[in-house]
Amino acid sequence: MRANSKLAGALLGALMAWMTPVSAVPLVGNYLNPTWTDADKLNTYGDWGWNYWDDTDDDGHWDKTENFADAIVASWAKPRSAKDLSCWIASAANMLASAGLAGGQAQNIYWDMVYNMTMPYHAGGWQYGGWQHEALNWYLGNRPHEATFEVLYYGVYYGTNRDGTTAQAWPSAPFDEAADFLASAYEVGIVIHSSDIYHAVTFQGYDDQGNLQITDSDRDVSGKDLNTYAYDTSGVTQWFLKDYAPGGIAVDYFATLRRIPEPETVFLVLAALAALRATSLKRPCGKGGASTS
Ligand SMILES: [Ca+2]
Ligand SMILES: [Ca+2]
Ligand SMILES: [Ca+2]
Repeated sequence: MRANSKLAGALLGALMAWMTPVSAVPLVGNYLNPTWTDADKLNTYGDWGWNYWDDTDDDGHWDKTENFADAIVASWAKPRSAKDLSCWIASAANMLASAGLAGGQAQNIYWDMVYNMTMPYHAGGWQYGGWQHEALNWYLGNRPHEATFEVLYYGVYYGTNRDGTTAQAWPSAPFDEAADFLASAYEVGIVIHSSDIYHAVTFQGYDDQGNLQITDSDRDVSGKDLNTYAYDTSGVTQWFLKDYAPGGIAVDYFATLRRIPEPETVFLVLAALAALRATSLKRPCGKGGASTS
């Protein structure tokens, strides 16, 4: 079922690319990612925002050989605390798992990246912020996986390109574009940003009543969960979550992960395109079966 749903999405994506629609609403009215996942930060005691560790080398940074937990452990020699800023890692882990990597286990991917991911501009661990595309590119470049994937991201930030990549221009209808990507079997990670929140979450679904669904490494109703919020297209970025936090919050970045279709899928897409073309060619002959032949 999962494979079929993703295949259908890939077909839709190819059709969309061919049709180059200009739509004011998403092409699919209601959608939920059939493989949604929800990696969460360490919150053993419900403390989402902060973690504690035994900084045995006293460098102020959590190293993977150092014990860490959601509360100070009495036996630690040099206990320290820091904000857990690993939301971008969790969102990237969701995207990779939903795309079928690492057996679809988002939490495992999250811990793999927390323990092992370092980059010239990222010292590793959970205490530094980043962008979903950076974690996606690290994982794809450092972990074996089948198939070929494409990572793109859309935003207006200075600094999103610290890994040397370039952001796509922010779309004129960002929600519609992201929704169309999602319904086309892309995985979509977003960043929400207000005066006091700067957070990476994963876009998983939407309906035609102005609601969308995300998975959020800081929130759980009970275990792994989808969180539903109302959105509109107001604000500078034209994508706004009205009830995520008091006063609402803007979406001002999204990253996409796409599996490049395999040859047999391309064949199916071509067959679907041929069928659509055949249908389209009939239309100039007029409605109601009128024929010039
Ligand atoms: Ca914590
Ligand atoms: Ca340390
Ligand atoms: Ca969650």
